[in-house]
Amino acid sequence: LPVSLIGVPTDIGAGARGASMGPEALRVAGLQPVLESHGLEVIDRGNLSGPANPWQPPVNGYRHLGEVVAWNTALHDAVHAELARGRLPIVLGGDHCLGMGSISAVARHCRETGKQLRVLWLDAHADFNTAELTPSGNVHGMPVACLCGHGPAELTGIGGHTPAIDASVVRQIGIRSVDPGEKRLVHEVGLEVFDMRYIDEMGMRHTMEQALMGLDENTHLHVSFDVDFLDPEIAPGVGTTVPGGPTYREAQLCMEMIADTGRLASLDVMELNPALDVRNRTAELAVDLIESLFGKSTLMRKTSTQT
Ligand code: DIR
Ligand code: MN
Ligand code: MN
Ligand code: MN
Repeated sequence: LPVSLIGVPTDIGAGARGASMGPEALRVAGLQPVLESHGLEVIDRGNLSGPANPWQPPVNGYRHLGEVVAWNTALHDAVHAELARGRLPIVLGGDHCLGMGSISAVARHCRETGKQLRVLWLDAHADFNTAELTPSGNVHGMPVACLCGHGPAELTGIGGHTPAIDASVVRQIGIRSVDPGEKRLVHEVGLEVFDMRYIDEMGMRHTMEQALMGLDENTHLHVSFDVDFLDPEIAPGVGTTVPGGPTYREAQLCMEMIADTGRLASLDVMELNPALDVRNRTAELAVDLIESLFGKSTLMRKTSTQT
């Protein structure tokens, strides 16, 4: 599929400022030429615009709810338009509250085209908080819950259908930080979470085999990649580092096994924070991993290990 890059320069849902600079850092790290070197047709649509970050305390459990709605509505429309043109949108975040706009559009597109949806959520965090459960009020800790219908109507209804997705389409990978109330809700909803203990015990290969099980020709595979998924030793440029994440090799295998399915149809790259990075190395690492996600492999391979 031809690729469209959509920059979303905001940190409206985050607890640290700076993810608003993520789109430009990914461009500086060479995302477009790297994708083109693999024969992909790539258009950079530039950046969406939206409200500034007023840096206010939470109101009724949410920080910046109105601004979060505005950014996500704009992103929903942009992502849906790219999918309708038969293109593969790559959302350059921006903080992870933008997963709502992106995935609500993907889910809408799947309803319209009769596709089966699978969402891989690569993250240190479950992002399953609600206004009642959140310790911070930061909406980047809530997008999966909102997509599954747990949240305010302004957010759960962005794609025109509530809930946007059923929890059963989500597979979370790399999780190692879940707040106490959030943990209860994740359990109650039956969210399928491959946490770091699972990866430690079973290995990344088995984890990805499980997470990718059941895909077929009719599946739209969406990857929502929160850069804090990665171990902070290799990826310091994020707002909320959590130790003990996937290594470089584990992350590469994760991306390569997704590529092998041939089903990737949309991607989010979220939470990259250049203000906290070291000479753009986290952006460069993200681009390196995205290259694997789009099929870079060391050698020519025969049919590989999946589904
Ligand atoms: C924490 C941090 N669970 C919160 N969340 C995220 O504030 O809800 N950090 N997503 O990236
Ligand atoms: Mn996240
Ligand atoms: Mn559509
Ligand atoms: Mn995270």
